[in-house]
Amino acid sequence: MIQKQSALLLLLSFLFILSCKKNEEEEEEPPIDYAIQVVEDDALLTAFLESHTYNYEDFENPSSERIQIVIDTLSGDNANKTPLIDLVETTQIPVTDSDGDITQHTLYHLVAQQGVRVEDKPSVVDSVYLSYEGKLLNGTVFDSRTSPVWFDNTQVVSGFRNGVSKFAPGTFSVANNGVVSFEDYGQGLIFMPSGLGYYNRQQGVIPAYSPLIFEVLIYTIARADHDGDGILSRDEDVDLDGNPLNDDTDEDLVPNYFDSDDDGDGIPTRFEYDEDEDGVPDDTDGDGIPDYLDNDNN
Ligand SMILES: [Ca+2]
Ligand SMILES: [Ca+2]
Ligand SMILES: [Ca+2]
Ligand SMILES: [Ca+2]
Repeated sequence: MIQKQSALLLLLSFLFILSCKKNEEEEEEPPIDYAIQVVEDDALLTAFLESHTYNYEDFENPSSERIQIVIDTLSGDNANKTPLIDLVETTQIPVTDSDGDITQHTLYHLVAQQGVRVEDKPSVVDSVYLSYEGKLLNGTVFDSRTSPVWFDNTQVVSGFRNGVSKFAPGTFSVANNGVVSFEDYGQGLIFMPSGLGYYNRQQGVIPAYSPLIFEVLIYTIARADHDGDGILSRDEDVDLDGNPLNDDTDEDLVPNYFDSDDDGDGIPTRFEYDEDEDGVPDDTDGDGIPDYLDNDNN
């Protein structure tokens, strides 16, 4: 019995040491302020984009074969080619820190080939069927999928979901032998600062604070309705800022796209959205706030 007790004490003190150590480490290295890191990352990204190009000639003649994007330095045979910096488009993406301060981050993307279904670009909360390769600015490949996979855009880093939303999917056909082939799909590059990636979290071979490059091929997409309330997740963007991840009407920390009762009045959204089935959200008290977002609608 005494032995058991001392073993337990030993274990407890060991766990205590472990937890102390963890706390000390966390206190030693608070995350760098986004506003500081974003300047450094953007300098690295623009230097890379100014000094590199890619094989855009290969994309001038449409081909049914998959063409791999090859990024190369702007020197030697490439010296007179157009640098990436003149080929990319930019988007400002806000990142909010734990104090509520917002820092704008520049996301760069390059469309090597746009998909034909231009009306069907995925939103940041849809599911995307894609293949990809992720690498660091030094060329180290940290992840790749040659065979397509489904990604739920809400489950990936901000730079990735905002980046893939720039690409339209293509078409597919199924051969007699059951093999599916994809054609005319969107393909290109995404360049993101670490604040839109893993930031201070080291991930395998990805060091903390790493800007990331992804080549993506967007084959098809699926519109998501995460909470099954009959409203597509992309349409649960109450403040219309293009991001349904930040809308939480009843402030219960479950965003509307994932909350089956958006206004928290106990009535599921699907039972108060459009009860008269006229295609317009119901507004019983006529205050301009539809019933499903109005916890006082009588
Ligand atoms: Ca929904
Ligand atoms: Ca929003
Ligand atoms: Ca909510
Ligand atoms: Ca409700």
